[in-house]
Amino acid sequence: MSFQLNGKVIFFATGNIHKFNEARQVLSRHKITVGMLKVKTLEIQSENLEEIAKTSVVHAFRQCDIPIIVEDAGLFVEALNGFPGPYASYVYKTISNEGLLKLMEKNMNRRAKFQSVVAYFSEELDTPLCFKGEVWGEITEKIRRGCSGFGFDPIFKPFGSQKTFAEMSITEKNKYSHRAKAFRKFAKWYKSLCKV
Ligand code: ITT
Repeated sequence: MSFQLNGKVIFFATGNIHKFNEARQVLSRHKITVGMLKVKTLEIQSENLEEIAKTSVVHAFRQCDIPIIVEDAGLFVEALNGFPGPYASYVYKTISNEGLLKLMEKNMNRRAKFQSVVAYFSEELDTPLCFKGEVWGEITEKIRRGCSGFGFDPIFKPFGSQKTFAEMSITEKNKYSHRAKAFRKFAKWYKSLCKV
């Protein structure tokens, strides 16, 4: 699978099909066709999403030598001083949504945000370029699974919606999400570069 724009080919290096599908929908609205590349990306330990994404994209680029995107996301819960932040993947694998809700028990402040950093790198660049997006919302009292989503989607309700991300279709989630915002910024920049 590949994405072609004026003869250029780019890939999204990710092992997460949900992230890929969300990105694909945003990019397709900008007439960009994206391909999923399953290379092993290096995820350094850092509190800075941008630093993680930049390191990952350079590492991925070195493996395949083609223009490439990676995206790194985190969930920051205000009452938990920003936990799990960039460690969202590990926290999801270990305590999951149930564990996070337990940590939030009796907590009145449910505010939280998702952040996303899309990093792009190609041979023309000296350093990777980053595009950021974020969405504020609240951690629900209970798990609310719909028929969509992944990760913390069943416990995150963006402000302005009655539904959790898991209760939304990809199209609905993309109206609010951190990832859609970051990919929209990337798409605008990339299209201006390619003069499409
Ligand atoms: P990569 O292969 O692209 O790294 P990943 O699943 O490890 O995929 P991230 O590091 O970007 O993705 O995200 C870390 C975790 O944060 C992810 O596994 C989810 O548990 C959670 N997460 C990120 N974005 C999310 C979203 O839009 N909705 C729900 N949970 C999300």
